[in-house]
Amino acid sequence: MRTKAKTGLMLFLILLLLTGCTKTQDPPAENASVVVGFSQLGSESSWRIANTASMEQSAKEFGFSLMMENANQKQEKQIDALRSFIAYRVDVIVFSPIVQTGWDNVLTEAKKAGIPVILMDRMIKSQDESLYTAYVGADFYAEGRRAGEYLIRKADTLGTDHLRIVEICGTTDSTPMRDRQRGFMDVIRKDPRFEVIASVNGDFLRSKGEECMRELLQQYGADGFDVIFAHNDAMMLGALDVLEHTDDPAIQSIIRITVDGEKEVVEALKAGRINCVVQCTPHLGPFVMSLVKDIKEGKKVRKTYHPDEGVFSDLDDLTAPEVEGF
Ligand code: GYE
Repeated sequence: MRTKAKTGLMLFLILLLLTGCTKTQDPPAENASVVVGFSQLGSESSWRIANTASMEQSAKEFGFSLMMENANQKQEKQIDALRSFIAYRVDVIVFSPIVQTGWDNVLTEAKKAGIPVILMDRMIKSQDESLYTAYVGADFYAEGRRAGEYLIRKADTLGTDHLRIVEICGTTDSTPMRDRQRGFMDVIRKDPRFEVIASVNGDFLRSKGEECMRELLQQYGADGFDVIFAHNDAMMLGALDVLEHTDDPAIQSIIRITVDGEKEVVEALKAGRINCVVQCTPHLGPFVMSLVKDIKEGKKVRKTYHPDEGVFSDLDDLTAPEVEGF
């Protein structure tokens, strides 16, 4: 009995010591009562997977309880998730809207319930700016401009006077699709060297990028276009799968521009299989969670947060340490 009691006491002390030791690194206990409802739009790309991981990791670091729903690319599922968060009375809603329109009703319900909403990664189009507290995500228009600016530099370097462009677009009506396209077009539009001959929808998916490239090759032939501008890496990788199995030397000189910067693509850039990668970071979790904290503390927050982003290309030093994928 006595030894049993002793062992019990020892175990208790060890436990106390262990919890005591970790206590100093733990987030404040009161954060555990903060429930963040997070509606992720899907799992369509490596960008999205890394983004989900960033949100989960940061919620853990801040000590918040994360209630996550994945909508598998369906707006109705996202609306259902938002409604369930409202019914549950979460403290803050974070969501990444798959498309820009169609959110007014459900966001008005959140507003009436007094639940602040943070838009993460993608924006909504609404007349009523009070439907969300803040937006954390990339400046997609600037990304599109960076793609266009690279193309101008490349054309200058090559000394070409006519480049035919095919554009593989992301999900129709999504913010990155619309703004990357607008930014790109605004830069190249007035330059007579450039002509966009096709704009096709690849839905941000590798499989669709592959499909699009197959159709483009069928329609125009390997020497029928000079530039591919893909709105994300997944679609560019799908396009490359087809392109690199095409037995026609004309494919060698096709200029390839993509957006995101995942590891596989940065490696492909360094290996000369891609020409330009416009950076778009998926690591938005820390921004979002510190915003949740500020909102809970009643602090006034900014409406828009853009992470710093750049561009990697074959016209720059690819051995620089910052040229790295996620
Ligand atoms: O570029 C793409 C993803 O919204 C920024 O969505 C995001 C985009 C990203 O599927 O890979």
